[in-house]
Amino acid sequence: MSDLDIIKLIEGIVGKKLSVEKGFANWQKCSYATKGNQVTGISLYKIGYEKLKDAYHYLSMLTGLVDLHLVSNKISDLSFLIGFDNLEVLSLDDNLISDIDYISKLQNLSILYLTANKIENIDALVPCTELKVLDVTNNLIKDITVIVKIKNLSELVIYNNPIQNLPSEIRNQGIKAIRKYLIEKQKQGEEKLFEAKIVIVGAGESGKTTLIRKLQNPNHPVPNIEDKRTEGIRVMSYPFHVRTNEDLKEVMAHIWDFGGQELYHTTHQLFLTPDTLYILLNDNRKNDTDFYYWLNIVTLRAGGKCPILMVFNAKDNSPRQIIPGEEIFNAFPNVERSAIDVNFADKNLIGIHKMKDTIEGHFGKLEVLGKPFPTYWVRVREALGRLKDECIKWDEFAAICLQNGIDDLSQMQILAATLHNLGVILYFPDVFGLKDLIILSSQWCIDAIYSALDTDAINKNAGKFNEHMLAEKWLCLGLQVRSCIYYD
Ligand SMILES: Nc1nc2c(ncn2[C@@H]2O[C@H](COP(=O)(O)OP(=O)(O)OP(=O)(O)O)[C@@H](O)[C@H]2O)c(=O)[nH]1
Ligand SMILES: [Mg+2]
Repeated sequence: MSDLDIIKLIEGIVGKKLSVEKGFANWQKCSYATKGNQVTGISLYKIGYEKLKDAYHYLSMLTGLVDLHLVSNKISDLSFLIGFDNLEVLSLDDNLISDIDYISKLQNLSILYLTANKIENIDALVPCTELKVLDVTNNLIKDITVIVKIKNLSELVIYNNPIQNLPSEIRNQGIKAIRKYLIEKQKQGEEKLFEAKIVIVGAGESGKTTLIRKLQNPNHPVPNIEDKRTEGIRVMSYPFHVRTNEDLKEVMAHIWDFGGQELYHTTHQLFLTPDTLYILLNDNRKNDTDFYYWLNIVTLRAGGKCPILMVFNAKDNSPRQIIPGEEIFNAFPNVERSAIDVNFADKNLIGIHKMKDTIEGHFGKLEVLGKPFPTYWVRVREALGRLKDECIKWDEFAAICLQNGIDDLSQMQILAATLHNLGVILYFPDVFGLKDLIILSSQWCIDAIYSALDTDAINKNAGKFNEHMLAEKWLCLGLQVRSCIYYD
């Protein structure tokens, strides 16, 4: 039987004609491609599993087949791949596959698409030494260390997988950086960093600073005229107790208390980082927190993965008037469904303790907490912690990295970005004038930035300032002027 006879039989099963394509079959329709008299590529798109099962037999008779696409067919069992040893391109997107062991036999495979399946483990791909392109977007893969062994892989797409052993900065850097990171981690071993960042946002005087005071001391008196409005941002580090594998562990929370006045909003955006727990506060009396503004800006700047916890402050026992609906949870799936209701002035502290437990619980669940990093990274973090400087030049940071065994520029940059996200340092590689600095005291930097917003001369000048005006303000604050950008 010729290949074209076989195609006719397959068309009989599918119930329609397959289109003929040049070069490769088109994965988005039922189609095939030929070279001479041989069928070299075929795509059976959305034909349903029952028809596909009948077609397998005929597919296996196409001896020149190198290009096979079976997208959206509810396939779970790949045993039909026995005998397809010549395949070079295989797409099995949008099926129900969890076990890919049968793919390990396809040693000529060069391009493999497995998006939108239920795959947890890709170890079976090690024997596919010819594999160059792998797309496993939208699966359940936790560990991709195996890619170190797939030497020829030059393109890897891994969006939307619960990968645990890879910082998000590395994930976006492409296969070279990912492979290097994984190799280094194997070489050095791994250690954990038990610290992360919490950012508290919401309208002015909604109770953000009070919330922090109550976390530190449940007996902190409220209302409290001593609690002044927060200028800019206050950063403090505070130990939390979180549950890890049933043990109670002390971890460090770097808490960022954002001043709620609108004047600060634009600058606040600089400090919205990924891998962070966000707490969004509303005062039930005023209901002036702009939920959509904060949810949008956090998602935009920090990505859609950070948990956001809503806290409703029942000032003077005011009941909650805003009930977040499905439209919020659908648009922002990272918003926790169960919000916290609390009255900070309540003499009975049960509510405060409950709030503290809930916040610690969510903090403890941050993926980045306790995530293993290469040991050398942890050594660098410790070395930075011993420095007394407010900020150091990039070259000094690079020297510390070198002393601790990191000799690769991209690893240094990724480490700096990771420490920035954890709230340990500030590093702005894209901001003119700042890219050569590693800021060790966030508060020092924040005070310098926000002081520009609180200067009479600058306010009178409609927010415009020049180097001279800023330098004057900074000198009053005892800040050393290194460089600043001139606006006019
Ligand atoms: N009566 C009462 N007063 C409260 C409550 N929560 C906070 N306050 C008071 O309200 C005032 C403002 O609270 P803060 O915690 O400073 O508000 P904030 O959100 O940090 O304000 P900004 O820093 O300006 O953004 C303070 O005087 C608090 O003591 C409450 O539940 N009841
Ligand atoms: Mg405050």
